[in-house]
Amino acid sequence: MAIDKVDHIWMNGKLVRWDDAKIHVMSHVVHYGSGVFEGMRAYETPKGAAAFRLPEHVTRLFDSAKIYRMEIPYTPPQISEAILETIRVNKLQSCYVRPVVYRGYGSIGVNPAGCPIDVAIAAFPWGKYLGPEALEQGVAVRVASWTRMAPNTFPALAKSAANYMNSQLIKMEAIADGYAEGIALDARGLVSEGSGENLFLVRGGVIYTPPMADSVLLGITRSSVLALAADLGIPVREESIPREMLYIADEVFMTGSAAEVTPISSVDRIPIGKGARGPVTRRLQEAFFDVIEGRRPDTHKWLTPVYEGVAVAGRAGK
Ligand code: PPE
Repeated sequence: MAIDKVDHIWMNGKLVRWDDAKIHVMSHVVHYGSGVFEGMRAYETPKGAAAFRLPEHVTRLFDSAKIYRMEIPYTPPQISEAILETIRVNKLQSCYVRPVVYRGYGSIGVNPAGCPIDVAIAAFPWGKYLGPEALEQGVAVRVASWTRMAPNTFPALAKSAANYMNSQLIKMEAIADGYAEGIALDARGLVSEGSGENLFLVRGGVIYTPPMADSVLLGITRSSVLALAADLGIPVREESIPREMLYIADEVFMTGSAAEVTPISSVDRIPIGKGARGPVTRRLQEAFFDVIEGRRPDTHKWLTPVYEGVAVAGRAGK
């Protein structure tokens, strides 16, 4: 997807022009994939733009960095404020935010000692991840021929750049074969997740999603959907899912900051349920969008106002 560029990117504490936000080709991250990142959204609400689950995304960024022994030279509150500042300086309302922490330019060789830990934050408009129709119509997916990272290889709980080489194999294969997305199995052959989404299925009124140990990223949208399901009184089971459960499920859907809550209409060309968005997916989607767009009270305290107390008018419609 083309990037809808904006004015400024936050880099190591300074706001630099979008076109000048560059790194050296000898930076460690370019050669060895040594970066961790976040992806989150802000939404336009009747009370102004609000960042969705900002503290949780910042916490996961620090957790990812900790797993890779990267010391972020800022505190979590400083990163949170930098995220809000990046949205504000670009006068954005509804947008996607991409904070990245990476090993920069300083030395060569696998050992990263001698390379700085650099931090950058970009905020920009990003529409519907799997296409404009996806949220209502659902998307066709395949089970990937590629397996998700095995335990104790690449840590799945870290949102690291390197993990997305695996995601790219899954995604490119799916697109090449005419699907919107691929669902990867874990090293044991159990359902794991999409290239950039967590996976849920519904059968007999019960929601199922793979647990933490099945090579998934602990998605923040995933946790939001689990909370909303509890609010709605829909039973949820976090348990391992065999591949064939996908085909006989009443409903399957995916979640992610970019993908939001996206129904799946077919898996390997086998229609799921009626081959369209199911009622449970629809209820969860409605609950999700009602909260993030400020139509129902933010009982979980998921929204952080972006412009509160700041005398800058947001750019309309973005
Ligand atoms: N699993 C993977 C592998 C993943 O990349 C994401 C997010 C999720 C689950 C869902 O996590 P969360 O966003 O916290 O609900 N994928 C991000 C990047 C997508 C991209 O193409 O880039 C995202 O949705 O921002």
